[in-house]
Amino acid sequence: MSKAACRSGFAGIIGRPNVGKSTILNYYLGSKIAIVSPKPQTTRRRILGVLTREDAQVAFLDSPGLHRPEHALGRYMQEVAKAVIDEADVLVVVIDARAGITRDDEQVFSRVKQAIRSGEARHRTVIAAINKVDLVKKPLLLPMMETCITRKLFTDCIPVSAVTGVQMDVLLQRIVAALPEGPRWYESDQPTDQTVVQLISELIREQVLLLTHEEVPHAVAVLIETFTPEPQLTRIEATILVERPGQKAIVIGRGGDMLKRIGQAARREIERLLGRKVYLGLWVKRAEHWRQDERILRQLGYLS
Ligand SMILES: Nc1nc2c(ncn2[C@@H]2O[C@H](COP(=O)(O)OP(=O)(O)OP(=O)(O)O)[C@@H](O)[C@H]2O)c(=O)[nH]1
Ligand SMILES: [Mg+2]
Repeated sequence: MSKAACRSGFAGIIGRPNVGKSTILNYYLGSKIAIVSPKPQTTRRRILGVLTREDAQVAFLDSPGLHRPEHALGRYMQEVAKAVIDEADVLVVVIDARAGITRDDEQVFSRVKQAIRSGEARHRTVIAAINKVDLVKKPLLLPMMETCITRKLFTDCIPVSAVTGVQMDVLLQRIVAALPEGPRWYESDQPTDQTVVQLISELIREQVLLLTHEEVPHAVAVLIETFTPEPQLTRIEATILVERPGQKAIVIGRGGDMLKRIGQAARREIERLLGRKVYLGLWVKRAEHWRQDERILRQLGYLS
């Protein structure tokens, strides 16, 4: 195939928290590149996932959910999302079909419009993906699609389900069609730019998100302390950071029960990732107000 016949570029996935952005990324990549949970603000970084096909290479950029930040970590997350809005060649704005178009979605639309108007955004194509259609009755979709059209922002409005796969092929086709012609920039065996250590830290955080509630998931970060491949297994030691003594008690659980559950579930996921046996040692440590602490945020890789 000639170079000119290949389309390639960045497809930014944006939207308010919890609408299914990371689930869409994982669907297209066919593996867990980004962690997913029912808790808002699961994704904290920009996550690259590269899909290589015969005729195209789509570099998806998953982003943190757009929201009003309350601390330095939140501000970092918003900067990351803003950079994705500006740098993508095509933008996919994800909406949750079950929630309808909310005020927070309207805020997202305004931010994209603003980026385009000010010339900061390099893209011209903005696609609305109304996700989670498996959860709603079809007649409810029509008014949402009409609302999207009246916003005069989207070139397409596509109802999809990243869980069942409904219309995900149509969405991909529109994304590819909107990319400029160009060569493949990434090797096809490099689906993400995350390091193994980053992926492992995320897999541990995912289990905390899935197993704990209320403010605890948001107050947690994971630091990988050691990563040692040995002949029989890989030995990993990690610290789970929390902000307050009460949160530490919850993450450890009665008699260490919760920490054990987090560790067992995360170990299984890490073993799947590495394809070998893993020993996972977990500790819980309190780092007061770490989400406001630039030194710790830098150590965690949230600030550069
Ligand atoms: N039923 C259904 N659930 C979905 C679908 N897509 C995502 N979900 C669920 O919605 C929740 C949030 O999904 P995520 O992919 O983590 O959402 P996100 O937009 O990346 O969220 P943040 O990273 O917090 O901004 C998870 O529980 C997913 O399993 C879908 O198409 N159908
Ligand atoms: Mg996410």
